Amino acid sequence: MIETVVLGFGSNIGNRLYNINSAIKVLSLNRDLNLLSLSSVYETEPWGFKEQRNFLNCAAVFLSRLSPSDLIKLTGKTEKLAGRIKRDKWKAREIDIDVLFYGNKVINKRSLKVPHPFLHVRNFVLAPLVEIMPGLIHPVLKKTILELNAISKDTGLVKANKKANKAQN
Ligand code: PH2
Ligand code: MG
Ligand code: MG
Repeated sequence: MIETVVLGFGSNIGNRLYNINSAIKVLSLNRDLNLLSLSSVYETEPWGFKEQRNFLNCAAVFLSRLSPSDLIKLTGKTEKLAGRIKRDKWKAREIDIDVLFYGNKVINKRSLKVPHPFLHVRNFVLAPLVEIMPGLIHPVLKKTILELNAISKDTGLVKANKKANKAQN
């Protein structure tokens, strides 16, 4: 089964850009994933638990031959390879890889919920998505990414990280 999958990346401990780039590299070298599109890197205010360092966030689109459960196993393994240590929910992390969309499938398992249940209320997810797939229609909310971004009530600041993007281009 071939699907386009959209992954979100975040880091706010250590060398944040290195952590994100390592994770993307590991995934793009996997034979069952092909990187199609990568957003800029954004410096973002922490969402949820505020008393922590700013995050770097970005999003990527891959062509995937992995089942949803194999994809979630691979992203978990990749987080470990890129240095993630287990901590509380919504606290600081070396690297977080979230499955945002899996084609236009709707999955509601405990181990995997897609579309990601919070993506439409988080500017740090919406901003990179606006850049690479503004017209994608959310299969549950039936609105495009652009529309979701326009109605988002999140006040979290999100700005393109110049240094990170210069290094990448
Ligand atoms: N991830 C979280 C919680 N809060 N805030 C920002 N800005 N970026 C994140 O990636 C992030 C967060 C839980 O996964
Ligand atoms: Mg997350
Ligand atoms: Mg996660």
